[in-house]
Amino acid sequence: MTSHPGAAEGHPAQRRPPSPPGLPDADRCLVMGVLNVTPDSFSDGGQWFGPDAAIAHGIELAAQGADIVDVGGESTRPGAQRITAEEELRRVGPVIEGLAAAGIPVSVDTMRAEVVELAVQAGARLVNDVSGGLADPQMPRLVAAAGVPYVVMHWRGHSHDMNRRAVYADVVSEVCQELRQRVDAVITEGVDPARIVLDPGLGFAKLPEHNWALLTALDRVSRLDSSGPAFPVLVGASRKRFLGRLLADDAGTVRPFSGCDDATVAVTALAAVGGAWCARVHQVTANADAVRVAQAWRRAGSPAGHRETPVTGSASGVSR
Ligand code: PMM
Repeated sequence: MTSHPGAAEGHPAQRRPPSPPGLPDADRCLVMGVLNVTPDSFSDGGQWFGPDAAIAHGIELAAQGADIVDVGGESTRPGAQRITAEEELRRVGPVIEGLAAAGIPVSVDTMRAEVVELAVQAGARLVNDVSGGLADPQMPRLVAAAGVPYVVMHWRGHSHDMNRRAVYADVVSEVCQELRQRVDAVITEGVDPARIVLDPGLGFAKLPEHNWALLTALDRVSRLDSSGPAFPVLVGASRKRFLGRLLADDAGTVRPFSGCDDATVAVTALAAVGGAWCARVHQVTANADAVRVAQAWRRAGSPAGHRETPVTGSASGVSR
């Protein structure tokens, strides 16, 4: 695999790869607010279905601290059936346009090249492809031509039967190996390595134990299990079922999505400390706080921490 200009060297706990060109950058993990314009998404389906409600919610997410708003028109919840490209475009097009016009950095969550083509024209700055280019063979070439950053997520197949693919002997090694194949493939199709973001694909053909193993190995995912350069890593744990399972009650009843936001915040903080570049979340406010806690934590723990700008907040300039 080739090295790339944005790559971070050094220990992952100290250096985080910079954002790909054209995206917000910060000395902390970024926050991506989820905006599912679907009637049936994983945890927020139907809530923002319709352009006006969706645009208003996207603006609200940005005001709450989202660095990027991720607009998706197709549900990827386990068992979901696919919709047509026309329907997907009808859902996301006006929303991307409205948010981009408001100056908000927007990503498009899609597996289809034809959706990307119009989404980029409408102002999307990042392509979030949960299939890592596997669902639509035209995707990598189109992303390369558009020159936009590209999230390559680990994926083993469409949602209707992904659970039966959750079989691993060593999940971290296999995810890194399969991601490396995708990275090499998309680079061959012309995608600039400096524009690639990796994602371990939590919940996509993964059992809870697989998700936890990957979350504790973000540095390995970032470097694709090699001593090579690090790629930025996006983590999407928000409201996923493995959190509901963790928080099941004594009778074993899985906690519903709506009760998993605090656990999501905890994962965001830990993932940010572990070097994640961005956390994809439904509830932005508390996660935006969590990434700032993680930023302070990393600064304090880094060898140069004492030289970095302290985090201050009090009017007197004296912080506790
Ligand atoms: N998860 C979902 C949708 N899109 N994109 C990326 N990059 N990573 C993810 O983990 C991810 C994603 C499914 O969750 P949702 O239905 O709550 O949006």
